Amino acid sequence: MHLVVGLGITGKSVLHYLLSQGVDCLAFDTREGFDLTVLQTEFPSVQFASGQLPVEWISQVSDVVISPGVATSEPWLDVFHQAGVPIIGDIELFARAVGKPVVAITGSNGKSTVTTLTAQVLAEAGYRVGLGGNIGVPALDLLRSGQGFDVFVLELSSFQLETTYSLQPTSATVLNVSEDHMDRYSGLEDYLQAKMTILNNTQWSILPFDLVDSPSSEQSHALHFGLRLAVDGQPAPLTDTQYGVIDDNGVHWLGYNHTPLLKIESMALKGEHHQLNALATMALCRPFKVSPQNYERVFSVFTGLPHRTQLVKEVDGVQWINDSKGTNVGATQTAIRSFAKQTRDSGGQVILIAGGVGKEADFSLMAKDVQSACRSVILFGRDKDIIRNALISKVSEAKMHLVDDLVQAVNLAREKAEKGDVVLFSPACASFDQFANYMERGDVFEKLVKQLFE
Ligand code: UMA
Ligand code: ADP
Repeated sequence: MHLVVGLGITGKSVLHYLLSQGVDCLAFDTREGFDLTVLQTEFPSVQFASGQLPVEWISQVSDVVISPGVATSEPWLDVFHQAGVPIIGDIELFARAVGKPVVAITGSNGKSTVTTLTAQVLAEAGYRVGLGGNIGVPALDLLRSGQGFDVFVLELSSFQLETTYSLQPTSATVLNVSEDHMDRYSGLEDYLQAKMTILNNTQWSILPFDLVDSPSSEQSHALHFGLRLAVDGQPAPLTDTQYGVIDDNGVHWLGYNHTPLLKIESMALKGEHHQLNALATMALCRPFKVSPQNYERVFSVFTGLPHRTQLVKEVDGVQWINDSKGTNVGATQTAIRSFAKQTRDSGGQVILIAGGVGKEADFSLMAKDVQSACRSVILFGRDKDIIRNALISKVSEAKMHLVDDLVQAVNLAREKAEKGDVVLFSPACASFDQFANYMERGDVFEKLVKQLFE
């Protein structure tokens, strides 16, 4: 008997999958008073419980399948750890069943973007691509859909990787690592270790120049990517395993070795982190048949995913940007830096709106960027005081404004904004103190901005 824990979209996909395989299931959600009626109708053969795990279930359980939002360290799971009952996640079930090439992507920032780009490039090259994972489509639903995919491209979170053991990707990457989810990990090293397991059994491992790892098996190929490669302080040419910038008589390309693949000028998105995401995409596609034309067709029209540094409106020389998916310090730093230059050139500054649930992050890491690029910082949400206190050592007090909610934040931003400024909504926090998720939060921001100028 399998115990399915967590009854969000992952838990439901697990139930559908296991039942289709003829496996008996019990299902449990730790939320007290969670309404089970809809699920009971959808899965009449399954016994459900919420709040407390029924004691009489414990001896019946042969395997536990937990959702990524549930930590394996929760004390009520001890009884299963002690009895040696395997505790796995949905990606482990997927890995055991898939039988087709998988491209796997993790990292602190850029995951959804690189996952989407890789899927688009492979589709452009003629592959039938299943796209899913942490990006929002549970991986097991892809198997269940009955479509004949040639390759799966999966975004994987550190939470999902913690309970995955059998995945053997064709290519896999850890895009970058900066602090996130410190409420679930004991430190950055612990979080990095969870992410690096994505490379354990991959044929092609892909890492940025500054993240070093030894290949886990003799068969695995190690590729690296980055914008600046220096050996002994000197710019170095790229080798066959290095993806970076190739200068062809003043024309800059992205590619590897002496193989240019994509002219930077042809990319619709400008800025360094977009180029890094493109390089990672190319390295991930190395084991597949992809032509330079395939890259150009995708990158020349890709203008980014919703809620990631998207222009909402430009009024009176002020740009209003929705970066609601900026849910950690690293993402917000990237966003500030990419608008710092633009505002400098147009004689303006950045007005940052941030705040929400801080996940025990070290906000002082972004203080320097805030002080140098921002005219004002408007903080809202549950952890606004924590963020203010972390910034105060480097950011002048006069720049910082604390408000209750996003409505007040947007109104204040309008008062502060001057011609040439960018109002950047990049919260550096999770959203669940005031919103259902980052998408709802971004939608609210966009609606408020549009209302301001009606
Ligand atoms: N639950 C418990 N106990 C807990 C926590 C959660 O019982 O301690 C229950 C909740 O009550 C709820 C269910 O578990 O019923 C929700 O499960 P979940 O939190 O694992 O979320 P899912 O709806 O299954 O969505 C998950 C991912 N969520 C998390 O990792 C928190 C989604 O990523 C992912 O898109 C989806 O699986 C499909 O793979 C979201 C996310 O925020 C976008 N991810 C984090 C991030 O990107 O930073 C990691
Ligand atoms: P994730 O899925 O890892 O959260 P997304 O692709 O959704 O990443 O992008 C989230 C935010 O992270 C973007 O809005 C942008 O501010 C930032 N970002 C995107 N790519 C990178 C990168 N390569 N390095 C650093 N930050 C990035």
